[in-house]
Amino acid sequence: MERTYVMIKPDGVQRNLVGEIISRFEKKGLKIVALKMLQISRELADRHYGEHKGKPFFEPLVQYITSGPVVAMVLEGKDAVTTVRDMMGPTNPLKAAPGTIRGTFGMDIGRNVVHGSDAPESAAREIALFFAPEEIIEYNKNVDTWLYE
Ligand code: DAT
Ligand code: MG
Repeated sequence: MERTYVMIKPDGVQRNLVGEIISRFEKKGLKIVALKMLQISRELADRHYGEHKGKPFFEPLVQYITSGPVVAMVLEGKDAVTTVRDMMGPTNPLKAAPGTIRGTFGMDIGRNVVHGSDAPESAAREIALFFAPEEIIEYNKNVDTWLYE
């Protein structure tokens, strides 16, 4: 099974979308193996979004992601990285299909509600950035046999 890093951004928390978003992932069949709320520091934001350093939207992006608490989680499941990205929709909410999270709840690329790792390698990097190994719980659920053949 694959793991991915998912984060409900400050706008998602402020707009009371935490339960709704987690519920979508749960109902899909993704397993929550780590979950916490935190306030991202400037330093952590720099590291998380390191690939975007120097781009014109970098400063506003760091301002936004550090502007209030986020809900961070690790989700596990078959093709979890792609599954979450598909459920989120593309970066610009106005380009995202209506049924996706960004397509349903967002209006602006700079307020796009949710983050999900874009590849298994970035997932591993981001999980390690936000969670200590002991914060990630390995466990079985009886429902697994009803989710997977
Ligand atoms: P994603 O979050 O879909 O993985 P990304 O990694 O390319 O997108 O960018 C990270 C975040 O930066 C994105 O969620 C919103 C912001 N962003 C990206 N491109 C942008 C742009 N052209 N203008 C403003 N903000 C942008
Ligand atoms: Mg990205």
